[in-house]
Amino acid sequence: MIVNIAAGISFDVKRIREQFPVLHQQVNGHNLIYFDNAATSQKPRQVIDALVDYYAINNANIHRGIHTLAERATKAFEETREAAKKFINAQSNEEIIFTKGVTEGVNLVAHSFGKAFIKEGDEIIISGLEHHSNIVPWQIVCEEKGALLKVIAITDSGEIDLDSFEKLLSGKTKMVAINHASNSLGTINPVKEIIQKAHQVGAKVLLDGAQAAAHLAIDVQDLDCDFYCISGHKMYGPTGSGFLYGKKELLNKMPPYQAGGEMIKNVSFEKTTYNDLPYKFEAGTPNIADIIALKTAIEFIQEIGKPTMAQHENELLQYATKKISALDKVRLIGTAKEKVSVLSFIVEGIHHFDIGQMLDSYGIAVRTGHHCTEPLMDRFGIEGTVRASFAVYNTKDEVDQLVKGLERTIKIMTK
Ligand code: 7TS
Repeated sequence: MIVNIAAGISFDVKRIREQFPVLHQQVNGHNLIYFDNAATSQKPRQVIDALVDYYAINNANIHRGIHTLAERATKAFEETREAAKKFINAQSNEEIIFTKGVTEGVNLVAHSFGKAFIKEGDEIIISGLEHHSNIVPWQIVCEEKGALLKVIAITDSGEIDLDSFEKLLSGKTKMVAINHASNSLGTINPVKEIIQKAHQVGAKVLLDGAQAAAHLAIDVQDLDCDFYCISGHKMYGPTGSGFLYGKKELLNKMPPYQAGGEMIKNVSFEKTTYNDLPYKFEAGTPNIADIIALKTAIEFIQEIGKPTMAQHENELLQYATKKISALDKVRLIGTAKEKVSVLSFIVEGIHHFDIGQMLDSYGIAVRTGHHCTEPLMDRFGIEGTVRASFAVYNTKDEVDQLVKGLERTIKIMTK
């Protein structure tokens, strides 16, 4: 039993698990244990119901019809924007741009900020911890503009080397783009310090919040970041939903990312004028159902409370770290002091794919491979890891099953 003291309510994991239909099934003859939450989290019944209700009752395109269904759909869609604004404490709804997720958010900023503000000889800084989706868009901008991409070094424990960062910073730095938490290692980055230092040289900062949104408190005004990207599907919401926060003054100075319906005010063959924020960046019919259901996911998180969730997940992380690091031939990758609930490891003499396959045969879902962070794997001289990542519905008993599964796998495969 965990008590959410702040909210004055209590909950237990069993009751939370009851809200997730997918968890109640057998996989390969075993109860499913889902430890691939960093890739995507499962969805509670109320999020699935919100999707079904939209299609069954309210389906209409938004912002264009005056009929009842269009008004209902538009209202629900805009209510998510309000919920998203509050979720990250943005100043206004105009600063919330709906996207498919972090990938689209980073690409939008790289493209539009790049077009407006990056020129030849400028520098963009990322870190060695980044997901490919926070590397490649910047490489493209650098190639197009003749700018230079610089990379912050990572320490042996998988943390950002702040000395290395400070050495890279200069008046040429226009953008610092880093993740709030690492998907491969779980490292929580000292983003506030990074933002302050970047701002001192006049650079803007984009945070990739893919792995932070479901675990860490996010207050964009307190952080003072310039952009913040979120994927809904990693925080109990639908795939195809997400949002980008951007400071209004910057978004106003950036050109549209995509062109089409919704993002315009007036179109003629001679001249087109663009819509106001946030619509300027929302061309075409969005993922209406997914974004409406994202509000339900936000409410799910808020009802339990992020600190309570984080406390539970952190207990699982500590427990799993202790048990798994004690196993024969196991080496943990990523031992930062501050971590979200991601545990990456390799086992000497056994390929990570083989471990993943064996665990799957026991009904345990983990991710294996480079986790879309190939440069980070190179940094540690490995091809990939086995990664277990925990969510609010996971239990200590499930961790015990993982440990047992690993013991069996190591025994069989190193015979
Ligand atoms: N940034 C980080 C830190 C991520 O973890 C991911 C997805 C992305 C960006 C891209 O997010 P998307 O929603 O646009 O795809 N990470 C993973 C992962 O670790 N395993 O599968 C997807």
